[in-house]
Amino acid sequence: MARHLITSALPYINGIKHLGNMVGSMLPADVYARYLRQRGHDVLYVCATDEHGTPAELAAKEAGLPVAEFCAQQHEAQKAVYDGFHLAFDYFGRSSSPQNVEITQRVARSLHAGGFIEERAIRQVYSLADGRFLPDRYIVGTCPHCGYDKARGDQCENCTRVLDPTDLVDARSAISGSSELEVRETRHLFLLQSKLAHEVEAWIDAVGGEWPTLASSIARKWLTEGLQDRAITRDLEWGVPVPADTWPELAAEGKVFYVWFDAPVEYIGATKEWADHAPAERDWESWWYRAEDVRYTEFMAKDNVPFHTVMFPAIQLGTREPWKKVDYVKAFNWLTYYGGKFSTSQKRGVFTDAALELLPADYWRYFLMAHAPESDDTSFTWELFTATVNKDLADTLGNFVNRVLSFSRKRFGDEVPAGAPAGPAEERLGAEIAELLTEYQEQLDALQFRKAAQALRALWSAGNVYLEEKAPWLEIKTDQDAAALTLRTAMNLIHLYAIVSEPFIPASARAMRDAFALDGDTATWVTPEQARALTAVPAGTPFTVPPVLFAKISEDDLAAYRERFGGAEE
Ligand code: B3M
Ligand code: ZN
Repeated sequence: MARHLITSALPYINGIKHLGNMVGSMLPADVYARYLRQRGHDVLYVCATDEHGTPAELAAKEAGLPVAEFCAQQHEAQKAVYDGFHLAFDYFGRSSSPQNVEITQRVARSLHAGGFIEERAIRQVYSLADGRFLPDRYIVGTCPHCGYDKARGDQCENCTRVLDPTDLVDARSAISGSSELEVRETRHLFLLQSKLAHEVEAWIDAVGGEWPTLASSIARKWLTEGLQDRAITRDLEWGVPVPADTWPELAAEGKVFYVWFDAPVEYIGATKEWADHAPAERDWESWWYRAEDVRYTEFMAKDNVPFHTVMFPAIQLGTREPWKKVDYVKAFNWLTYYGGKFSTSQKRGVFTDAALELLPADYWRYFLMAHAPESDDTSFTWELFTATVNKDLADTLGNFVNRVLSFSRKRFGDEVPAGAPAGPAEERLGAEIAELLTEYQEQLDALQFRKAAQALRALWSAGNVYLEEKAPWLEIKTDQDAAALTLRTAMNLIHLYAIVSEPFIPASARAMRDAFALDGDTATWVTPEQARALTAVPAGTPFTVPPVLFAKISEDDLAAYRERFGGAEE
């Protein structure tokens, strides 16, 4: 039994996320964590809401709420959605937790002790009306390039040019609207990444070889561009405070750490939050501190790779403490919406809460993994979603389950029929299932989610081919025992599908497994050799027929979805 630590990129606190945010982080992490748990490994899967930084403060202001209250509300709202998607975190924490404050400050002190943090003077915009320095994002004005009048001090959303606050025309505070701004000197902490570049490079050389190319290529690109020293404090009301015991002046000015300094540390923070709920049984340090026996896998979209493969490891290395660094970085491309970017701010695409209003989580879980943006961006279209749901889920799996159980109950009653002993057809089927299951396991072990979904679909299809070949509805006319054998074998397939499909479609898998009244039944994985026999569900086992697992999406449904969310013609 191995120990697997799994984290997925922390969703920003502001706003319910769209499907594109989940497909490259929390969902594949959940599929992998479920699979490893079923294989009997010791798994800890943690995530959290990323609550600091300008997005949180500005969104709270827009909502007219104190930021702490805003974050608490948003955390619960997001958590409810992820529960709806059956994301089985061991813990879903908050980067504003006391645990994260404590560990972030501890990390900063260690970096300081090692000489990897330095105070530097910089010139920054000060707002007289607000009585504070303004982060670049808090300054709005007219873009000198395109004339857009809501450009921000760091970037113009309209022409996407990177800006300096002093470039803006008619610059004003995003907080008070005041244009009484002046540039003043202030002091910030800098992480001396340049001093850690060689160690980061040596570490990537040692572990990056097995990463998917998407992750290793981005990491190397950032390294070759040269690791610059980076400001890691901000003038914000909301964030992890700079500890006064180490930097009294900056603490007195209310400086907080940059969100990307404390957010990755929240992976550790969330583990301590988890442990603090049951300190007698849970040891957070065994997962993060001198954790040589732990394999750590991270899930994220490609834009988060640099922070996870360069900045966070640099921070960990710079502390000179044995923090567990990532072993495998599973990075994803993007899910687009008809080729365009999903966008929380521009409300473009399907949002996770709306998705659950339309259809059960398993429809989305399966579709998103079967089309995971692994080797390239994937375009979500209602047409592709409908085709996948109707063919793979409704026709191939759902229909198989329903027709086998309904026909058997009708002709043999509500217990698994005995019938003839297994013959050559069942032996061939067993061998095929063992082979397909081996492929499925290999793809999951390799974190290849599209290929794993393909292998799972092939397992489902094998059952349909067997059923069509044997045709118990014809066999029963001349040989009851043969028909019973076929149905008993098909029911064993249903139970096998229930176990091995759980990582992708947990609710439907559970419904399939619960159809059989098997004493001591669990979701413990079935190895290919165990699967070959197809006898886990013995004759005489009572069973029920679950409601139809997947309702097909009709043409009208499809038209309504396109109407509501926009389609290709956008
Ligand atoms: N909150 C997600 C994003 O960039 C960011 C991930 C943090 S993981 C430590 O959208
Ligand atoms: Zn512009």
